[in-house]
Amino acid sequence: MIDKLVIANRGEIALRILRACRELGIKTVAVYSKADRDAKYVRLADESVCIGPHQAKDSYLNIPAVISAAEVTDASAIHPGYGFLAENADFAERVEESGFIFVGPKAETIHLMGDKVSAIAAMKKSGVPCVPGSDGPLNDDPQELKKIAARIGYPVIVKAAGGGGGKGMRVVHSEAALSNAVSLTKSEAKAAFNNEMVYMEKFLERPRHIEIQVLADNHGNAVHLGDRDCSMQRRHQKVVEEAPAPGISTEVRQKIGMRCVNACQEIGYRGAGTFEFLYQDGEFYFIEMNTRVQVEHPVTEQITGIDIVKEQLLIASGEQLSFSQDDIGFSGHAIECRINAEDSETFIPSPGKISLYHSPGGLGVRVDSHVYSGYTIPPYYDSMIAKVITTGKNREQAIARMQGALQEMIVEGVRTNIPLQRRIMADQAFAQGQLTIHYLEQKLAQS
Ligand code: MV4
Repeated sequence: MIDKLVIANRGEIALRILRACRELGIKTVAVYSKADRDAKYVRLADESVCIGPHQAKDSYLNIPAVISAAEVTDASAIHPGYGFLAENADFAERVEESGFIFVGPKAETIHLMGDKVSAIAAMKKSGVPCVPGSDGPLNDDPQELKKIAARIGYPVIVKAAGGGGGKGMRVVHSEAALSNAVSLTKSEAKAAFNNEMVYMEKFLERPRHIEIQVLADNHGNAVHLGDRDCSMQRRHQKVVEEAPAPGISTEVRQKIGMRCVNACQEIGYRGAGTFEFLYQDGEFYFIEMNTRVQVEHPVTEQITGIDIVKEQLLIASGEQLSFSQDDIGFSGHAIECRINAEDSETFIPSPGKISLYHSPGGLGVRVDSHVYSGYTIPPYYDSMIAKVITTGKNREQAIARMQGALQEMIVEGVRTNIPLQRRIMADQAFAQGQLTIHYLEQKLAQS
């Protein structure tokens, strides 16, 4: 068993990892930048190490500093959380080379999934449904490109292999625009990711974003924990997530879930992971795999009763999964609202001192947050300050509880998106469910 863990992250996820460690009897080391020296999780950790100045590149992204913190504290493992170094294959490799356990998949798996062309090829080979596409990288031959696009059918989307999360993509509506679009995307990809490889897919015009959570151990066991709907987003930033995805039958969930489980076994996946799909007209299309714990993992925890972060730590310690697919039940419905310190209308970040903070509570209300009255939100990192998660016997009850929780929540001294979240929870179309990835931006454009 891991006896001491370095938490290579900050904010609510650092606190979330710390809580899982406490339950497992694992000692904790918080690493922090100078801007986070007063953070709650830094005080709660058994030990803490300052790893650099406020700039993330010199602290939370500083690989030698993070590894040194593990060395000086004699820790045995490093948990990267999400963001920062979580999907950096080079980091995972250097952690293991230095003799520490990386809480996550093998470096080669992170590398495989980081390259979207190789990720899609691996998924297709394992029987996971993918978007009709180029089945590999594009070359420069205009005739060849036209042939591929004609086979797929317009509109098509050109994506950077090194991209993901919305960076480096371009929609093409006609043959006339094709070769220019490919060249442009290539040069942008070269500049942004130092990798000019691009590929082509059918552009799905009104999909939902549905993802499947998996857990896999180092002994060939894998399970899925069902799906989440993350379609409520703005500029590739998720705003609301929920589990299960509305309108997906148990049979369909088990079918796509088992495809993901099989893929995990085929590629030798280890740890927690997420298969991201676009869902349109009753079909799932794989787009990317995330090899980390995700912000929205709590909604899955709430409906399965499985502590995903604890399972990550047990898997990293070399244990076998203590349950099989048949042991996993799905009960009720959970919704997560991300609370950001930003203006509810302009989305401009609003760092600064929280003069008053009251978190909501009551039956079926969970708040994952590291903030408190008097806490100063530093301006250097992302603006998420809390996640409010409500659970009910059904979706209506989860929404009703979220409405109550958002009424009850008080954050003063900084602007927050709580007013926007209240509007979403009162939205008639949201109450119906099954909205596309475009819904929120369209709603915002109307007001
Ligand atoms: C797509 C797509 C439509 N068709 N691929 C955006 C982020 C990256 N993860 C993939 N993305 C998309 N890929 C095909 N073939 C539409 C998007 C997309 C999107 C996907 C998920 C969540 C939000 C999104 C917002 C805009 C576009």
